Amino acid sequence: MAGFVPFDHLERAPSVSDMRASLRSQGCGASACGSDETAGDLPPEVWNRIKDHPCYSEEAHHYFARMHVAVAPACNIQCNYCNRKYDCANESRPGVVSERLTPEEALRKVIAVANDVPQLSVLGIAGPGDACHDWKRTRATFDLVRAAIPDIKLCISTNGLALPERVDELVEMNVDHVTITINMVDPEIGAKIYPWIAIDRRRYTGVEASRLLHERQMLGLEMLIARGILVKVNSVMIPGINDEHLEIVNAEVKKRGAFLHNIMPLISDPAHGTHFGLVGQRGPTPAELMRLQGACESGTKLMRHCRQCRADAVGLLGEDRGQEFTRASLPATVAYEPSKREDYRQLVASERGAYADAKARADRDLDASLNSESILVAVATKGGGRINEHFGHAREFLVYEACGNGIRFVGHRRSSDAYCRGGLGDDASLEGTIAALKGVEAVLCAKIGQCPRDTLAKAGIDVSDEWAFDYIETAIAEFATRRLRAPMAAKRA
Ligand code: CLF
Ligand code: SF4
Repeated sequence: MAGFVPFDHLERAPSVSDMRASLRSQGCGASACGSDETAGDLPPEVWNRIKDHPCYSEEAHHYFARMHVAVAPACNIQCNYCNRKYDCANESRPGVVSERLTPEEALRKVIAVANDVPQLSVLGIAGPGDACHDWKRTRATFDLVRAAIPDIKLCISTNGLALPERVDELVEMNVDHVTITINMVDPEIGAKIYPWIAIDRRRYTGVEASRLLHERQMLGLEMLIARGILVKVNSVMIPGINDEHLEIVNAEVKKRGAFLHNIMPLISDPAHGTHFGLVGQRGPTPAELMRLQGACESGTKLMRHCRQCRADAVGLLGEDRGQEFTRASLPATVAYEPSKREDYRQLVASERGAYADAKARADRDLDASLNSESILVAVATKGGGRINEHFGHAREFLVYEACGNGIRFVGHRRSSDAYCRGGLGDDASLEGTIAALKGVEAVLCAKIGQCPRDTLAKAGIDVSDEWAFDYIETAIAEFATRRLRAPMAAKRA
């Protein structure tokens, strides 16, 4: 999915009715990652803290956007998957370079985005560098932003080494969401991931470095939980190094009260100049990642909708509007206008009810007598929980697993490019999409031409636009019921 950009067709600022029309036409609903729990599943105080956070709530990521500001470039450790020239791979996609901002520039950017992207709910600092280590810049940025936009959620991602000494201030600043990257609880394994760490200007290497890092990560996690802060743990899955070990990490962070565990695939490329890239360390395949996630199912709740976004990402997860808000494009002064975000929140509050009803309907409609065989169905969506993206425009597909027991989001698949470019189909990108959809039985989208439909059919993937603009879950329930009852009956011409 290229991302949900509800108001991009408007040249003027959107009114509430524009927003309503836009949400309706593009769909407004649900999808998948972070905690998949909804209002009824969690204590109200927890639900209230995650319901607008696109990373902590699977449901929220259909409605709400995050933005990152790259203000804290200094780091106190070295990860073998990182080249800081290309951002912090603990949270962000490596291989891209973000514009470093001063806290004052960051403030102007956040206000400009808040005025233009009413879905904005969270400001995160997610590299390059470590937010807790480069604390002065982190703190200055958050202080400026919360004074200007008090209701924005503040979120940081850290390697955890300097976390224990920041906990009091995080609490005082009302930072409610912290991500710690924890790749190991065994320093012997850590030594293969971290060549060195630095504490108080002293450098440590080998197993000792990883032991110190591990101790501080666990201490920081426990301190945050004791102070009531929600903690997400990120782990980079590195085949042959920590892949099997991550089940233990999952259990250990669960024991200490982590809210979510986000297992991310290593992205490794010699062009990024990282140690792992240069020695040819591979990342996991989607199947390997799914297997590990399945093995961790009974532990800490998993986040499956992470997009490993850029350290200067702006927008809904899966879309990146960062290039619309470069430093050069920012006005010299900009005042915050709260009305658009407030109106949008009211709108979402009402849309959420409709979406919850649709999901309940999907559960009811799914025939429990179907056999336990499951199928993977991909959907093309721009957000809002609806099938509202043309196949040719989709760069990303959300993947759901459906069987008689229910429907669950299992991840996303990305293609390097959309099929349709300037109105013409591109066969090379279609090959990439087919490869990305390996194992997927069918794609549901808003529209598709005969040519790509035939090519996909030859590759064994059905595509249907029969459920255009329907909610994802209700469409999949209907499709899966047909398919799992009588496989051939579901085939459309
Ligand atoms: Fe940013 Fe991270 Fe906060 Fe989200 S991202 S600091 S928790 S606001 Fe989200 Fe992006 Fe994945 Fe991060 S999808 S990379 S998990
Ligand atoms: Fe790079 Fe982030 Fe690791 Fe620091 S913590 S070395 S910036 S990946």
